[in-house]
Amino acid sequence: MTRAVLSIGSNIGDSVAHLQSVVDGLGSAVVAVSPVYSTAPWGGVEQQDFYNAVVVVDDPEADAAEWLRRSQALEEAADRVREQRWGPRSLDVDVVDCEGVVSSDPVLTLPHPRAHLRAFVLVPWLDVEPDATLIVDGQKLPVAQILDGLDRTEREGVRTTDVVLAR
Ligand code: PH2
Ligand code: MG
Ligand code: MG
Repeated sequence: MTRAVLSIGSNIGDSVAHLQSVVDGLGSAVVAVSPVYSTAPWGGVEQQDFYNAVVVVDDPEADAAEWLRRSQALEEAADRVREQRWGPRSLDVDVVDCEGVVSSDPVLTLPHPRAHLRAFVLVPWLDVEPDATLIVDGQKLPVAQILDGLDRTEREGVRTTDVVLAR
C-alpha cells in the first residue's frame, strides 16, 4: 500500500502556514495538492471558518499506519491545539482513504468514517481526483455522486479562495 488521500484543515493561528507545513513536510511523497477552500465549521461547534485542502501522497515505503504516523507528527509540529471534539484546531491531518482499504481498527478507521458527509473533504478531493471513489457502508461510490447527494447548505459552505499552497 502506498497511496493515500489526506484531508488537511486549520482554523487557529496562521492557517495557511499550517497547511503549507503539511505539503513541505510530506516532501517528495506529495502527488497532488488541491486548491484551498474556506469552509463553514462542520459538526455543530460554533467557531471560526476553516481553511481546508486535500493532499494526495504516494510512497512505496508507507502503509496506512505510516501515513497516520506522519500525519500526527505534522500535527504535533504545528503545535496542535485540540481541546474539543470537532472544535477549533491549529492543524488537523486526517487519512481519508488508502487505496480503498476498509478497516474498523479504532486507531485508524478506513476510509475516514465521516468523509462522505463532509463537503470540505469531497470538494477538494474531486479537484485533484475527479474519478475518485469512496466506500460508504460497503458500497463503492463515485465521490462526485456522494457530493451531489449532500444538502445544498453543506456544499455551499465550501468556498473558493485565492490561497495556493506551494509545491
Ligand atoms: N474539522 C473538524 C471539525 N469541523 N469543519 C470544517 N469546515 N473543516 C474541518 O477541517 C473541520 C470541521 C475536526 O476534525
Ligand atoms: Mg478531522
Ligand atoms: Mg483528525
